[in-house]
Amino acid sequence: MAETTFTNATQILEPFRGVKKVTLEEYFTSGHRTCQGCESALVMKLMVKAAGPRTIVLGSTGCMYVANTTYYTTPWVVPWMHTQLGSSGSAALGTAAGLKALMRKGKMKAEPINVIAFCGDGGGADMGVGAISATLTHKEYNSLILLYDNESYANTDIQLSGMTPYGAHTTFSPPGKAKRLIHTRWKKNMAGMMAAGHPECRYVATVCASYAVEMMNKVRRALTIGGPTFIHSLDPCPKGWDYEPMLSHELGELAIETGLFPLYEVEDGRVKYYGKTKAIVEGRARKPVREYLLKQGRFAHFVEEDLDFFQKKVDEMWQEWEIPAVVPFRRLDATRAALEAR
Ligand SMILES: Cc1ncc(C[n+]2csc(CCOP(=O)(O)OP(=O)(O)O)c2C)c(N)n1
Ligand code: SF4
Ligand SMILES: [Mg+2]
Repeated sequence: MAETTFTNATQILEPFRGVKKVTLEEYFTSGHRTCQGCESALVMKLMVKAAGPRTIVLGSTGCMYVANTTYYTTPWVVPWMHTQLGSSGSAALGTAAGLKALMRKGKMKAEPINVIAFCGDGGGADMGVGAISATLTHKEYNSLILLYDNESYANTDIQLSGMTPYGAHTTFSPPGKAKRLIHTRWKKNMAGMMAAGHPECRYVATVCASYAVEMMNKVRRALTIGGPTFIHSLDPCPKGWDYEPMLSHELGELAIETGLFPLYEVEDGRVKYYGKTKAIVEGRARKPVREYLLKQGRFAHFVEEDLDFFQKKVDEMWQEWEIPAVVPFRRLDATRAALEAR
């Protein structure tokens, strides 16, 4: 068999140039039981639509496993497998390695097959972060890990995760008379962490399904560039965030327009901002974060002081971070002066 069959050949998935160019075929259809307005279900649908039929999807425990495969029904049209809550990284790496070995031994046709593993914020950013990190070091295997972030352990009734925003009301952080805010930790910076710490990972991106074509094109880019890649998707969740289901799309937009969730990609070490985030970088005013927060019941207990604190943290991210909204470090004045003097 020719040597080319064992390389990291990927499918070349050109970007969709506008919504009219998006393919009609669906690989995540009816048969799921997610809540009305569930943005994560839309993410699954767009993710696999972007990837196409020669794709294997692996999913860790969570809403997108449980609600998508209940009582012998499933919306997945492509091959799909469940994996343990913290194992999206291991499942991606093992499947990619298995496919490569089978092709090398001539036991299956040699062709590029997309391997996508998804995980929730609980499974991916808390429990499974070690396995994801390990996978992102293996440049010889093609896989995409997509973290769908609904900002809680939603499937088990909205417990707080390391990705839950500051002050949010969850079943583990109910506001009370004695203490208004139970959860006072700032959200993890997953995409920045994955991009900064994994030199063999050539592509990391953030997405939001409110910007569907852009989101699909980032999935296509990740699968085309190959090696291990990572995408972080922010997914409004009507149940956990406590809002009317019809607001999912608007809340996704507000997360971007307030500057709270920046849209960017890091390809071969270069940061590129996208859409309204790019406009903010170029000088467009950010909307106040209160417009986003006060549409959600999970922040209904916030007083002015909490809103101000939130705004201050977002301002800091844009004004003081070494790479705004991506890399949080600040150089000491002396270091900056020394570098500039060289
Ligand atoms: C090791 C392990 N601990 C706990 C559970 C119970 N459990 C199932 S789904 C889930 C929540 C997962 O949260 P996340 O990954 O954010 O996905 P979401 O439910 O929000 O979609 C938990 C705690 C489990 N399945 N396995
Ligand atoms: S709880 Fe949230 S993430 Fe889970 S199915 Fe409902 S809307 Fe979707
Ligand atoms: Mg979650």
